[in-house]
Amino acid sequence: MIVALGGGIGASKLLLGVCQAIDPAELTVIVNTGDDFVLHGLTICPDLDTVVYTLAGLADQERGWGIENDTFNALSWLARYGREAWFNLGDRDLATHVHRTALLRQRLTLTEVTDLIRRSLGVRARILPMTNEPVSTIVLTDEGPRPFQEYLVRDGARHAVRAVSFEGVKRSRPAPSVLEAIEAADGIILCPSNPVISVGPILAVPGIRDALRATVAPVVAISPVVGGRSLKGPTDKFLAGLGYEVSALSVARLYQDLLDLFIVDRLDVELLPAIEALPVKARTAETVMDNLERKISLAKETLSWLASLRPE
Ligand code: FO1
Repeated sequence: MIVALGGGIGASKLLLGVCQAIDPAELTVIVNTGDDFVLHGLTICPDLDTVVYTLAGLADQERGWGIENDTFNALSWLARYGREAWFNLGDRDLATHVHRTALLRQRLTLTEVTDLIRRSLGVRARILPMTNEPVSTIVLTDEGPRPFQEYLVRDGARHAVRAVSFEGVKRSRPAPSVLEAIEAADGIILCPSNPVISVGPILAVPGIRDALRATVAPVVAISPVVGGRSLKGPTDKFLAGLGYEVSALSVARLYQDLLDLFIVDRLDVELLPAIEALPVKARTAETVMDNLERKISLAKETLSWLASLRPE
């Protein structure tokens, strides 16, 4: 059993590779829900959907989110009614949010709803939200606090980041099966996702960080920062905004207490001595996953590191 933690595009790319390298039924993914929000009365869970659509082979590869070849007729009609149209909900994607919201109203938990959605779309890996309680990532910008999607999509991430908080996280509990999956895992992967706003909220759910520290399973993380830049998304803005240098070394520091191994890109080979001095064992790999072959090869390399680190 392999457990992966993450959210969004970076995680999905690696997970697609993992599902080619092992039987997907042996994979459990614990996904960030801090990006979730309600729009037009619908509960939208972007990271859960990105992971599910990607593993179902339905994701729009170019954008990284939403469904391939989706249309946006409902969105333009919503705009005619004067409703907010800054968040690009495709017609098929909208059906997911309608379905999820209806099931949540029938008092199913987000765990149950996510399981129904992934099964309907033919995803064999188990996909777990980090928690069933509402948690909202709030970005404190130089213009004031902004819910995450407003900061990122509506305002185009143009405001400087000063701090980040996860509203509701202290009262939240890990969703059912999350701690059990970590405890029973043979290996754990922290995906190359934003350490502050994708993996950060998961680690902030009371009990999850401690479970990762306590598990005998080896924990490997892959840096989402390559050569001092994030490949996709605003990881660099968040690291810099919180006062960290934008480098794989900063990511290693954020995960230091959890890790058995940290994988950085070959471009960052000169950072190895500083990471090992933390002390965190570190290795290099080709981490840029711009085609399926590279996703599979990084997944296989990560899995073989996990196997070599497994206690006897
Ligand atoms: N990201 C954007 O930058 N613009 C969008 O209009 C947008 C729409 C969208 C719709 C559904 C969905 O599941 C995700 C969507 N995303 C969009 C991506 C998402 O906001 C972020 O990439 C994640 O929250 C970050 O992990």
